[in-house]
Amino acid sequence: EECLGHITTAYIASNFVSSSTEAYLKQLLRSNESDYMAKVASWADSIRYTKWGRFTSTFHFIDAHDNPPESCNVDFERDCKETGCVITALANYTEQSLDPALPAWRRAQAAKFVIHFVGDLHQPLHNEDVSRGGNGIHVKWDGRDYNLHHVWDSSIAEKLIGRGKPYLVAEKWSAALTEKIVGGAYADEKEAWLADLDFGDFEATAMAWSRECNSLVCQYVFPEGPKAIVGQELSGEYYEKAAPILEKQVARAGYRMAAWLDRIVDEYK
Ligand code: DCM
Ligand code: DCM
Ligand code: ZN
Repeated sequence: EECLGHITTAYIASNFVSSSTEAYLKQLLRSNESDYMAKVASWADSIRYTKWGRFTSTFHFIDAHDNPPESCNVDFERDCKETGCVITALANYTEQSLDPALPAWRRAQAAKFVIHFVGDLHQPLHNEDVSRGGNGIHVKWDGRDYNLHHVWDSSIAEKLIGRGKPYLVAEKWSAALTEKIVGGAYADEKEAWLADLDFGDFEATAMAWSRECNSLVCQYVFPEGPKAIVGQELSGEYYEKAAPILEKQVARAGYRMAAWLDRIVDEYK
């Protein structure tokens, strides 16, 4: 299921937002359920191919024109398209979510975009140009043909947590990751995850998260370069190295999403 990562980051965020953020967002998103964020997390993907939503299609990624595996880097001027990228999208929709002149439905839409784009910003191949973020790279997974982008969007997570109803599986995964953040493997590093969060400069914050994520492209996505991975079976050794990285990115995205939404709501009130 393509939306598993997004749903999971939103469930994690809902475990860390303040009670006033929760109350504000539940009202804005018109939901009193525990999945009030999870169920809007993939909305941005559902509108990007529609006529009215087409203007958002380049908002989901930034095409870093770097050279993995020798060098990984992101340059805003070089890499953000004229039509926008995930950096400008996160900044613009954060601004909109803070704009008291906008009607509630527009602030709700902006919040849905923020929730989605924080997630996209944490997927390594959404911070890489090579073959349209890996979409043009054919690989094998359990003997079948997939593209590399799909492997990082879906296959790795599905193998890690198992198949099932997306919301149930995501909720379970989010609970495990929340525990790791609170008192497990991530407890000591979670504070550092917020070190680059600067609510005075939205684009600088997004760029810092993008650079961190892009560096994973050289280390874990193309450890031997884009050509070497073509046709390779990735569900074995490659998966073993990639899965903990993907899991940490999902945890970071959820934890940062909560902190970002807290800042938005604090400032808006
Ligand atoms: N997707 C979709 N509808 C959803 C969730 C996901 O169509 N509710 C698809 C759109 C993209 C892919 O999943 O092709 C992943 O998109 P992204 O990585 O930008 O989130
Ligand atoms: N994508 C990306 N980088 C690109 C183009 C697309 O990261 N240069 C992402 C957006 C979707 C997925 O790949 O998650 C599939 O995109 P599309 O349906 O536009 O091929
Ligand atoms: Zn997206």
